[in-house]
Amino acid sequence: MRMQIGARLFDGPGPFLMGIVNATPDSFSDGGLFLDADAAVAHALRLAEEGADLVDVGGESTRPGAPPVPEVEELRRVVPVVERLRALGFPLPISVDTAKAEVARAALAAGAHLVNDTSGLGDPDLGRAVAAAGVPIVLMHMRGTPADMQAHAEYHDVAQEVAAELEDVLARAVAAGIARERTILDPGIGFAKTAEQSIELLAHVRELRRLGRPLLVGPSRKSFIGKLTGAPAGERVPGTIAAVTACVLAGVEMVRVHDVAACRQAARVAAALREAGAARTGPR
Ligand code: HH2
Repeated sequence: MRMQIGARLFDGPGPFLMGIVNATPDSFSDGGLFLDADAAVAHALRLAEEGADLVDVGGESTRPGAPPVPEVEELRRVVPVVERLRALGFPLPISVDTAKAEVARAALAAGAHLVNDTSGLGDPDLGRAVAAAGVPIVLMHMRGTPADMQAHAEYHDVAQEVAAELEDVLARAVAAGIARERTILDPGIGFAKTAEQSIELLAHVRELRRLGRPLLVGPSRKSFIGKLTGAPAGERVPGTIAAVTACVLAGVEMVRVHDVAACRQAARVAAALREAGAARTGPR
């Protein structure tokens, strides 16, 4: 990938690590830990030290069945974190994880550099806000809303259908005035997908490369790992590492993770294996 995000040029195959800062009371694996702005800021600084390439600040849980958060509450959770990080001279680009145009506008005005939209432009005004700001956007695949998305988890070929639906989202983003070159696509692991469909999608994530855009994948601590292993959300680092490794070997440029230090090490080894594999050409 080659994309300017804030002061940083993201250049090359990566993998780049997006560290997660959930300023929420109810996120599925770390809800309530970083709701307070000071705690969220301290966590972002820790993720930077652990080797994150950028951080993603969110104020609304998107776990299955999560109720929507009113805009004023989401603003209250997110904007002070972005403001404080910028005031501190935080060294990494800051992403804002929101599906709401007004939250995106306020976070960008406070100094965020990227919008991470889990709704795939569910709010058409979000497209206009991002186009006007000229910042990059992550367009993630989902059907419905977090409250009802699991009722839409029906696919014949999950990778092909997600690719086709992401193509539509990308076309809508471009129609809203967002430059194609400023988009990153995400298959939305666990969003309107059963555990089995998430595994199938991860196994075939390479097929999304035909869309011609950098890919971001967020397998971190998700319930497909719990379904496979029985591990609770706080104990899914080993499973996360396996999924991150698979993503890197498939050529995914960016992964969104909670456990940055562990995933940094895994991603580095996986990238070295990928490069060593690619270096051997011709038959043996
Ligand atoms: N997953 C979550 C939230 N935002 N954004 C992108 N682009 N891709 C993802 O897979 C993704 C995302 C869910 O994880 P988390 O933020 O830890 O949980 P919660 O939504 O409960 O806050």
